[in-house]
Amino acid sequence: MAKIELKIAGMTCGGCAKSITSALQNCAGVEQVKVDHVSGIAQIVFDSAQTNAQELKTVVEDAGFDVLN
Ligand SMILES: [Cu+2]
Repeated sequence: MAKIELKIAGMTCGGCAKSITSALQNCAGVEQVKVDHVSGIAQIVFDSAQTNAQELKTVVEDAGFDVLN
């Protein structure tokens, strides 16, 4: 299992964190998601055989947010 921490820009409330969380949870291979809108940090545990960091960043960007790392 791999772990990544994404720095996300554009989250203003818990609703933003929630929509990012569900977008990531719908992604195959994602095991665990924790998103904090105050720090802008998303912690994701995923199966590297099924997905990768680039794909997860794209999911966040498709949800309408910017990934800074
Ligand atoms: Cu919001």
